[in-house]
Amino acid sequence: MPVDFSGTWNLVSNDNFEGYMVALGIDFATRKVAKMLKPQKVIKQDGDSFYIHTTSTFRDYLLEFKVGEEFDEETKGLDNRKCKSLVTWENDKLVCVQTGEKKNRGWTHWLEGDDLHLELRCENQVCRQVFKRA
Ligand code: VLP
Repeated sequence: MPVDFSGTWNLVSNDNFEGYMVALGIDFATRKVAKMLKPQKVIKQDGDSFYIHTTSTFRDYLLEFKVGEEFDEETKGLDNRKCKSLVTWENDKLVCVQTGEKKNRGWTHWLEGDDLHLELRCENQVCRQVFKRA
């Protein structure tokens, strides 16, 4: 059975989100609000087609893509940059490389037990998030 990330997921831990936001150049006031959030992810997966909606009381972010097909990403409401993004499978991990102004930018999703993990990378910063099913 291929891995299926579909579901509604609530953030339960968020390690070094501050460092990740600083690396993205998010201003102090926005970081103060953002680090209090407990975002929810709604993921719809149909084979290699993904819909990932990250929502919060402050802002939300929708990403839709097909694994293996590069796309133009504009991180509206986040750091508002443009990048070329490509998501691939590395075994059962979903790995995104976001090529643009920021070096070493990307993220990885995987399932571990009942939990959804997300590693967010930018420059020399790594943020580790864990989500549980809602
Ligand atoms: C910006 C950085 C907080 C902080 C300010 C706004 C959206 C993988 C991928 C799919 C992400 C999430 C990126 C979060 C970066 C916040 C608003 C928080 C709620 O997820 O699931 O896009 O890239």
